[in-house]
Amino acid sequence: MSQKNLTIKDILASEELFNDVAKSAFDSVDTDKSGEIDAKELGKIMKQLAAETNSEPPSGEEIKEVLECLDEDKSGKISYNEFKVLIREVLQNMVEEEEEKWREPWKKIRFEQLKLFNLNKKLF
Ligand SMILES: [Ca+2]
Repeated sequence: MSQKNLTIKDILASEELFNDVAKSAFDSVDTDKSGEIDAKELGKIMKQLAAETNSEPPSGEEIKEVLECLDEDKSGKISYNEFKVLIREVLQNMVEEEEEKWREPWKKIRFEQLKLFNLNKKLF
């Protein structure tokens, strides 16, 4: 299936698309294909994400915190269903960021209009 023209909102709105995305993300993190994500695998992906976004690499403590926060049944590992909660959150954050980008030029336009309006008042 081609997902090129899909927006993140489309993915969030469709259970099928969301499962596709979540499953492929899970598989790429679960490198030993055990069906669960352990602290080592989680640490690896968190460090990778930090490097991609030019942020500080996570500390061992932070990785432990994320694991504990996602590990609802306290098995010490993240199951696919637990991982899906994280993916949904990440996608939702991405939608919010996308909307933020749209809001900014709009603010600018309104500001320009306001300036124009003031100028007109001065002219007439
Ligand atoms: Ca694993």
